[in-house]
Amino acid sequence: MKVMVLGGDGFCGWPTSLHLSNRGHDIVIVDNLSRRNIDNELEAYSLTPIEPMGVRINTWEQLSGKRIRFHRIDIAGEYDKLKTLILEEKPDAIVHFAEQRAAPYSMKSEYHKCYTVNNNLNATHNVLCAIVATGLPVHLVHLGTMGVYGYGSPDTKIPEGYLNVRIRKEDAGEVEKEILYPADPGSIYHMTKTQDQLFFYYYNKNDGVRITDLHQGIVWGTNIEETLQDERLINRFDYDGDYGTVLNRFLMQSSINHPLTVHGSGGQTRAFIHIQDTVRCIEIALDNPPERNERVKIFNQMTETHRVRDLAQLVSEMTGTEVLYMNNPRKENEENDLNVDNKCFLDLGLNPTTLAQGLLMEVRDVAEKYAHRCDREKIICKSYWTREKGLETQN
Ligand code: NAD
Ligand code: USQ
Repeated sequence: MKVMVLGGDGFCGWPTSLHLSNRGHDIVIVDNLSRRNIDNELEAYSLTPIEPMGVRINTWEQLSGKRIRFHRIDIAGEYDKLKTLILEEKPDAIVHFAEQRAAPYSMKSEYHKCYTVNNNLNATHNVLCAIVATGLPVHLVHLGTMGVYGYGSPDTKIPEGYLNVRIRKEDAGEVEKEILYPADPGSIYHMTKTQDQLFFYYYNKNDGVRITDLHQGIVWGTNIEETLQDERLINRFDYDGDYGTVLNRFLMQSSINHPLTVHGSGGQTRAFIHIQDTVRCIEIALDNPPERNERVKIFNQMTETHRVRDLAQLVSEMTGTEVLYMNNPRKENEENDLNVDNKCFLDLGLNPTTLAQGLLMEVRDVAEKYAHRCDREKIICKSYWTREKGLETQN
C-alpha cells in the first residue's frame, strides 16, 4: 500500500516509516522539520545524533534497496502544496503524526500556546479538508493521546473512545446515547488533541472520511529493529525538560548520575507503550481500516500503566540513582488511578512489550553511550502551568 507519513522525521514517525517500508509499503514522508528548529530554539538537542533527512533516506536505500521519498511541507500553513501532493501521490493511507507534541512546550509562554493551537488544529483540519477535496478514498490514521480522557477516575475503566450514557427525558424515562468520552485535557497540547477528535467526528459524519484515531500513551524506548541497522538511522532521544518523557528521562538521568526528577508526590499514573509496539500498532491500524460508512475507529494504543514514583523506584533500584521529589511545575492531580481498555489492539494480534529489565537497560545503554552530548542545564523542566507554579518553584 502507498502510505504518506506526515511528521515522518519525528520520534514516532521515523521508525514507523522504516518499519512500513521494510514491510514492503511505498512510503512518502512529509515534514516541515519544525521539530529540528525547536531543538535550535530550546538549545536542547536529541541525545542521539540524528542525521539530516537526506542522509537518513540514502542510508535506508543503500541498506534495504527501498526508496522513501521526502517532501518538506508545512501541513498547517501550506494547504495547496499538501492537497497537490495528495492528488499526485494518491496514497491509500495517510498516517498523521505532524503536530507539536510536548505538553510543557505548549505551556511555556503565550507564544508557545498560540503556536501549538495554530499548528495542531490547522494541520489536522488541512489534512481532512484536502482528503475531501481530492475525492480520494484515503484512510487517515491519526496519533492522538490518552490525555484526551483526563487520567481516570476510581472504579471505572476508560473505554476506547466512546461512552454509552442515559439522558433523563423532560417528561419521563430515559434515552440512551453513545457519545465521545468527555474530554478533559491537562495542557494546551492535550487540548488540541481533544479538538482534533471533533474534526474527525464531523468529517466522518459529513463526508464519510475513513478515520482511525489512536489514543496513545507515553512512548518509551528509542530504537526498533530497522533503526538499529546503521547508526545513521538512529532515532531521536529527547531528555530535556520540555520534550523528554518521564521513563526515558529517568533512564537517561540514571546514566549520568543525575537525581531522578519526580514531579510532586509521583502519584500520577500514566499509560505507556514501547516504541516497537507503536510501529506495530500503526501497521495493524493500516491493515484494518474502517468500512466506508463506519464511524471513527478509536483504539487505545497503550500496553500498561505505571505510577511515576514506582518507575523512579524501579530505575533507582536497578542503577543506584537517588530519587528527587520536586515541586510539580504542572497543574495536575498528584494521585490518580488509571484503568484502560485496550482490547481492540489485543484482539487484532498485538503482543504487548511490557517493562522488562532488559529493555530498560537497552535504553540506558543508549543514554550512556551518548551521555557526553547531554546538557545538564536542560534537564529540569522550567515550563510552568500557571504563574503561581512558577513562583512556588523559584521560592
Ligand atoms: P515529534 O515532535 O518527534 O514528531 C512530530 C513531527 O511532526 C516532527 O518531525 C515535526 O517536524 C513534524 N511536524 C510538526 N508540525 C508540522 C507541520 N505543521 N507540518 C509538517 N510537519 C510537522 O513527536 P512524536 O513523539 O513523534 O509524536 C508524534 C505524534 O504522536 C504526535 O502527534 C503526538 O501527539 C503523538 N504522541 C506521541 C507520544 C510520545 O510519547 N512521543 C505519545 C502519545 C502520542
Ligand atoms: N513527570 C515527572 N518527572 C519528569 C517528567 C514528567 O514526574 O521528569 C511526570 C509529569 O508531571 C506527568 C507524567 O510524568 O505527570 C508524564 O509526563 P510526560 O512528560 O512523560 O508525558 P506527557 O506530558 O503526558 O506527554 C507525553 C507525550 C505526549 C503524549 C502523552 C501521552 O509528550 O505527546 O500525548 O505523553 S499521555 O501521557 O498518555 O497523555
